[in-house]
Amino acid sequence: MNKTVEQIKEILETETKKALSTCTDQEIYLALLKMVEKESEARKTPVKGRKLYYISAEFLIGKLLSNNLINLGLYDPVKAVLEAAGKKMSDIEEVEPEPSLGNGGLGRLAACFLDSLATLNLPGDGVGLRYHYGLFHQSFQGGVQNELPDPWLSEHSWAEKTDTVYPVELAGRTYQARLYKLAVTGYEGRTNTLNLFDLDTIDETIVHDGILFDKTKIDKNLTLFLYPDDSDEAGRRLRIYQQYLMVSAGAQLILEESVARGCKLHDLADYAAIQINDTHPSMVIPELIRLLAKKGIKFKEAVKIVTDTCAYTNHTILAEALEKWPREYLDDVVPQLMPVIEELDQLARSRSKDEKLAIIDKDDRVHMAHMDIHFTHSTNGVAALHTEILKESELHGFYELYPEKFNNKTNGITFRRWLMECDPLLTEALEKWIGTGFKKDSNELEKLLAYENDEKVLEELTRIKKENKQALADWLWETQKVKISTDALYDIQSKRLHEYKRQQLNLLYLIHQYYEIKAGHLPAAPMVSIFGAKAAPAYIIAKDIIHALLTVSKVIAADPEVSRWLQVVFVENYNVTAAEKMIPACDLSEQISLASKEASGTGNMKFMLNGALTLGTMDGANVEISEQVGSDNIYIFGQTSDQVIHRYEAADYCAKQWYEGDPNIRRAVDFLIGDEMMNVGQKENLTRLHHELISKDWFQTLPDFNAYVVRKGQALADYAVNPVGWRKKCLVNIAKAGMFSSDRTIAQYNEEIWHLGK
Ligand code: 26V
Repeated sequence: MNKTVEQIKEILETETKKALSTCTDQEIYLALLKMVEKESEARKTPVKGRKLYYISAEFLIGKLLSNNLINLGLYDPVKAVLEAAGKKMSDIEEVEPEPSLGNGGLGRLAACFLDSLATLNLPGDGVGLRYHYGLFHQSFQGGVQNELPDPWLSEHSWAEKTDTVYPVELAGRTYQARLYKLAVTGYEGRTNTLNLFDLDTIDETIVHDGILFDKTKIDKNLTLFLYPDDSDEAGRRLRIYQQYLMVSAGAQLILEESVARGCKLHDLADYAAIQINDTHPSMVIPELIRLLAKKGIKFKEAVKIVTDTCAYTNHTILAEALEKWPREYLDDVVPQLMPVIEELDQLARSRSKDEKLAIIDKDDRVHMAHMDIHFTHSTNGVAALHTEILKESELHGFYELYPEKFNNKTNGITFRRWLMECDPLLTEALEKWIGTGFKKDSNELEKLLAYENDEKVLEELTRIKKENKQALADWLWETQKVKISTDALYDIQSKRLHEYKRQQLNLLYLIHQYYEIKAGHLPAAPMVSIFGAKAAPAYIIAKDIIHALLTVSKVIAADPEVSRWLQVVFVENYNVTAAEKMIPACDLSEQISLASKEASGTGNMKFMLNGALTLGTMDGANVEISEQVGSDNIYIFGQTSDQVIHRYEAADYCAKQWYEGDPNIRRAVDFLIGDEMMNVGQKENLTRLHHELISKDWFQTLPDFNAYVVRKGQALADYAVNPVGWRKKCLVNIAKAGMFSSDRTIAQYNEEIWHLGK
């Protein structure tokens, strides 16, 4: 039964022991937190049959208060109670620190999956680490990224300390992994648990000069940061420490819970399904085998049990992101696992003579993904194109050996956070037009298509977008003292800064536009170009791209002739909270990775759902978005993945030829080292980026440049010349976003891989 306004008022006033109107925002926040905890506790139900453990080094959960209130059906009455007491929900939300326990898409996907599991009433818990500091806090100083720790833990936080500890042996010493439990509420569904492990001995005082710390003091630093910098050896070794703490404590928890539910270990797969989220948790395979063997199960049977229990998701084809640990590291940190890994390597070699499929290679590196594919029953990619590339090229040898293991699960996003919470205006309008069914059955969004030619509906969509732009503009003014026009097309590229995502292509476009405007070739409409992106602290070229964007932004802002038509804004510290403000305000969503490189993307889905049109390459889930909306409702450009793959195979790409052969490209690239930029920016960074683009350009920015400029110009023209037509396209995008609900994704995982009990 949902609580009434009066009941909520009473609960909060009993908790705070005061009239609400006299409480501070902090007091109200804490009282709400307690109320949510109690309410979610009541929705925990015993598990029958198979239960999922989604094990992941990242859970980018974002702020939880509003999300939990929505899921528990308490948001509207709480808002009413607060308003009656003269308080604003948005002020209370501000009190909560964001847990940024992930880098980007992979971690946010894990958070969306937890939401959908609980919403679909499926028993599925998360297993991860309780980092004291999530991803660093980014600020810009002197045009460069500065990194600071981003604390989220306070005395009262969502993750509750338990008395449960598990011993974990690391480099011959035993550590005690303490379990913290965070309630995961489902929308009108059950409550599951996110299990996070930590050590009691972590010492936050060892952090100095930004995010530096002594990487060797394991007892003090193990869970201090979301896996830290792996640019040096100590950082890489620390990652292994973290990963093993997570999987060993996780495996002990899984076995303990399963046994408590009647499991006899031989039948573990009937009680537990373990989803390995990328290779970070892969050591769970040998660890479980080791633990089962200790309990008397023979190696061969243990391998079978673990294979039947575990499944693996691949999230990237980028070779540099696939973990291959030097054997020496594992020998030092987890010597107890090496005999198991060696036996697994032998077993793998007995199944295939192909050296490329071995677990331990000739250079003594341990290929975590290979172990996953051999010793789990399912390997999935995260979008149709990505899975095809895995099968046909990257993992082709494995696909020939185990065709039955390969499957696709196109990613999804939770509509509770990425529509209901972040875009209440659109949600309310949708309720009015098509009812509330879309919240649990995302395909019902298609009902919106009936309004494609309804002027009133289209006008209201325009009005909502305008209000959301105003809200973003206000927020940018409050937080960064940046003023942006709301009478412009909002073009947004927000995601991690990585060369393959090609923020540098957008950068070259901005320079091109600068020249065009200066030459009197005015665009069809003014545009605000917005970026949000963090670069890994040791990723030099990524930081150079940030610097170049910040510098271009300054050059343009200082030129009134250009800035009337074009503004460039870089949002500081892009995180889930910022995304929730940016996405609803967007007109044009930039999804411009080099085809074949973006496994899926999930930002693309969030923008679409909030009525933005995609400007993108045929990469990742863009391909499926394009199929859903049809070519008239998306702006596709650039090389196809086949062309890209062939170009890599032929190794015949020469950036310099493109640069020398095209005056527009040359003009844009050379601007980086011209006077306008040098006067404002740093010579070292700009020169390095310029050199990178003409001498390497590994992600083939230049061949896609002209097509990108043309397509973006087309989008701007459509927006300006045919606003009704534009809004219709937006409507189709919203209506066709149903397949990108993580509820659909999770239902497929369950039907095809997990087969969970209820
Ligand atoms: C990590 C790294 C780290 C070392 C430097 C290069 C590099 C390149 C890529 C990555 C990504 C690792 C895995 C990952 O986060 N994949 C993302 O997963 C999302 C959820 O499935 C998906 O939507 C994104 O397309 C994919 O990049």
